[in-house]
Amino acid sequence: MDTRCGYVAIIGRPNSGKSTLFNRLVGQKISATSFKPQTTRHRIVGVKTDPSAQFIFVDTPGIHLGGKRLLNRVLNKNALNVLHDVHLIFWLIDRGQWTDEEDYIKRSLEKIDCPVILVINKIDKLERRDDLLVILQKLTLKFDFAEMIPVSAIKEDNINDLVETGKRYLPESEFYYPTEYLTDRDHKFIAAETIREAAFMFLEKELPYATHVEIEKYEQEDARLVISAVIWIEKEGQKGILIGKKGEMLNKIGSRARRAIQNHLNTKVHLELWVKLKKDWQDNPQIVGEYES
Ligand SMILES: Nc1nc2c(ncn2[C@@H]2O[C@H](COP(=O)(O)OP(=O)(O)O)[C@@H](O)[C@H]2O)c(=O)[nH]1
Ligand SMILES: [Mg+2]
Repeated sequence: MDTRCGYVAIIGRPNSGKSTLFNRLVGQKISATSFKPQTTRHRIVGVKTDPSAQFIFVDTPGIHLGGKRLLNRVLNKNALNVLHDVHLIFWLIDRGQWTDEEDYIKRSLEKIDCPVILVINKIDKLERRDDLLVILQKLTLKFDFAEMIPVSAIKEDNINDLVETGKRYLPESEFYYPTEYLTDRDHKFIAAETIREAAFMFLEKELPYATHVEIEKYEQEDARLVISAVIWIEKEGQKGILIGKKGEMLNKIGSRARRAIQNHLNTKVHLELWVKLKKDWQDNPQIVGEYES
């Protein structure tokens, strides 16, 4: 057999750049990214196929300490569970920033028999290239990494090296998916994530985390796609902020999301957003259950 195929988990602390790297590797924007930690809530699969290998990447919510709410606990559990089902792990770190959360991840990995490639991300932010040497020396002592590869997910620096190196760790196997297959997530899911991403972009403090997007209507009507979505919030007081003065905030979120969905699907989109209250949904097992995997 001359092809390789396997599952690769992308893990790391919130905000280390997992979803950015995931989208980059798959070559399409599937997973929501933002400059706020913990944007990712689902386990998302994205497939990259080249003539000799098929990678099935799994983007995960960030692994983090603390977080007492049910949603946080479920996200953490999801991210850790996936480690048992993969052939290779890409562990992202933000340059040399080794914190308590990295120690926590390290302890979780010690119980797992799977090669780990440390992906040192955001190297575009290093002031001097020499700093990289110091970082590599420091990190190599931390864990028995199969490899350590510096990249910039955003600038697409050294991604090819990561792919070629990663390939060597995949088992020899037939491809699991057809070569053109990209993701297990449908357009409706991506639309909901795009709306949530826009909300993350404009809302502040705890409010983005209080949002949960539900698509109520997703229908092609003549030449345009009509989407109607509810943004759930947790507290009455959050409604006003999300809607904004004269609806300004909701409009801003809506037009950004509409443009992004339009670009993604290459079709005209009409987007309606509604804001509704579901008290303390982050502790509501029924809703959090949707994120369970
Ligand atoms: N400068 C720089 N920023 C990055 C890079 N990769 C990701 N980011 C930024 O880091 C933030 C978190 O990224 P995201 O992919 O959502 O992180 P996640 O929480 O680990 O999924 C976003 O603002 C990204 O634009 C990188 O290579 N360089
Ligand atoms: Mg993410």
